Amino acid sequence: MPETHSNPLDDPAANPFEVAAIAAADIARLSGVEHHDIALTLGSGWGKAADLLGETVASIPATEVTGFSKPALEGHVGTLRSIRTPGGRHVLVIGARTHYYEGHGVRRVVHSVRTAAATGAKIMVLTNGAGGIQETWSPGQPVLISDHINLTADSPLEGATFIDLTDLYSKRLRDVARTVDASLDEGVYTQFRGPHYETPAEVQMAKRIGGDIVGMSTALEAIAAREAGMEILGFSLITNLAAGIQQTPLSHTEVIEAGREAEPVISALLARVVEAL
Ligand code: 8IG
Repeated sequence: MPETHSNPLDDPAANPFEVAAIAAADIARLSGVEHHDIALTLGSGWGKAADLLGETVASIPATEVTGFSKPALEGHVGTLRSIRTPGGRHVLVIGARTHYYEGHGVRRVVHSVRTAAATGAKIMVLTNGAGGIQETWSPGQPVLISDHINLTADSPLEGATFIDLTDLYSKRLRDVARTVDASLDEGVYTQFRGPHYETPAEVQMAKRIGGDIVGMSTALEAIAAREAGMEILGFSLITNLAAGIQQTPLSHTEVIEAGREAEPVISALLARVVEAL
């Protein structure tokens, strides 16, 4: 669908699952890969993993895929890659995340996850860069997501759709990840709306209600992935300690820098984990 067209998801009458099915057909047509086994959303710091997973079969500008297209003014939305692993599995790598704080609504936020499910993927690997609440963690450290607290006051589910979220971040998959790196710690991901970082008081609130990680992306995507029947593995790269936990102000530049420094190590880890899934 050309970029100049409006996004079909913005039509309230559209069925988001039908739009995702059309997007999956676009991916099959443009990649020549009919079915994907695993999907991976690469957040900040995780980008290099794609190169290590296997042979890139196709690299598709997200603007070529239905529902990912945006009005021209908003700039690029990234790339979708179809990769064939040495083990012969097909991995869809999504380098095109839409954040809730962009204000396009939750349908746009979870479209990539629904599309991944429509391509056949049974496992959704969600990665992000995030703030750490646990004082024992350091910037550059990857941690597994064990559960989440959704503080966006929103849901990707529409209507009376009741979905069980027990074991949302699969214990089985976390155990697989720990066969690759037994030292991986885990924590509860707390999604704030953003795009501002938290106040120190909000970080203390998140800590008291059981949060270990603060971020702006993954919880809503995980809910949609579970609704679509996928098994979920979540990874946060701790790029900074959360506001008030670290003594210095948070800087987006430093966050990006921490991600860049950690990238080779965590990307290699992620590629090995995917091979083990
Ligand atoms: I990178 O400290 C990154 N993303 N909410 N808080 C929130 N999101 C983040 C943070 C953080 N660091």
